[in-house]
Amino acid sequence: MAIEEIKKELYNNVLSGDFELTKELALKAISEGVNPLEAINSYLVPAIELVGEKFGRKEYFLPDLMRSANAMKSALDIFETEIHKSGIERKSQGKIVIGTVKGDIHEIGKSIVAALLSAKGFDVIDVGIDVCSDIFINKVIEKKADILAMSALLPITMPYQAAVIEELKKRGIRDKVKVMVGGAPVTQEHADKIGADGYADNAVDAVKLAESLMKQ
Ligand code: B12
Repeated sequence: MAIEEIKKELYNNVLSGDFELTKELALKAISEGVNPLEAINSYLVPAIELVGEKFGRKEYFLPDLMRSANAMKSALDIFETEIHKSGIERKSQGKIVIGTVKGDIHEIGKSIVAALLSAKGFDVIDVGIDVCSDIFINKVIEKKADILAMSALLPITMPYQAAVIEELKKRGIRDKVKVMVGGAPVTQEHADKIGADGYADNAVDAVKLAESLMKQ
């Protein structure tokens, strides 16, 4: 299969939600030397965004959304492993605790950000999805993290990013850790309003933001 065909099929199979074929295609893409970040950004992300639009228009239903998300995840796991490998043997740029906030189980964007941060030399502690403030904060303290990164994909879970910042203040450690926020509905305005130190719209900018926060 030619490289262009592999890329097209990756996109098509996330759309149709074929878990096994998408995984196979991702492995083929790697063996053909496709850049993993390009595969994520140019094929997987546009496909899952179209799935989201179709869901919004009621052309796709929850089972379709889940099938596509699983297909995307199967390819993402393979590409993330490659991205991680490219970061091996680099001196740590800083420690980052990252997770998706309580009430929210969207993990794809958070995992892409985590993989890229790790590839760029950050020591990343991924605390997962549906994470409550105690888990975020205890991990920050335990690991002496420089940055806390929180993802939210639902407008109803965005306020929880503020709740965690408030809890950091209550515990008297707000000035000990930089906080960055993101996720599709999150904006710079929201970040400013809740007193976060930064916001980024995508994984590449999230790395730039983390680097600039480390210099402050
Ligand atoms: C895949 C998906 C799911 C999957 C998630 C699977 C998984 N393992 O993650 C499943 C099927 C589980 C799911 C469930 C639900 N979903 Co959903 N889902 C999506 C979908 C299609 C894609 C999300 C995604 O992965 N995007 C791709 C990634 C790469 O983008 P991203 O997450 O935005 O991340 C990028 C940036 O935002 C940024 N970023 C992300 N995090 C962070 C963090 C930091 C610190 C920084 C700096 C940057 C950053 O960098 C990332 C990479 O570039 C979206 C539609 C959409 N377009 O967003 C709907 C969507 C978010 N879901 C939606 C809904 C409604 C739901 C459900 C409530 C459905 C239901 N009825 O049960 C549940 C919610 C469950 C819950 N409690 O969380 C709605 C939300 C609408 C709204 N206004 O509330 C959307 C918008 C779909 C729609 N059009 O209606 N979903």
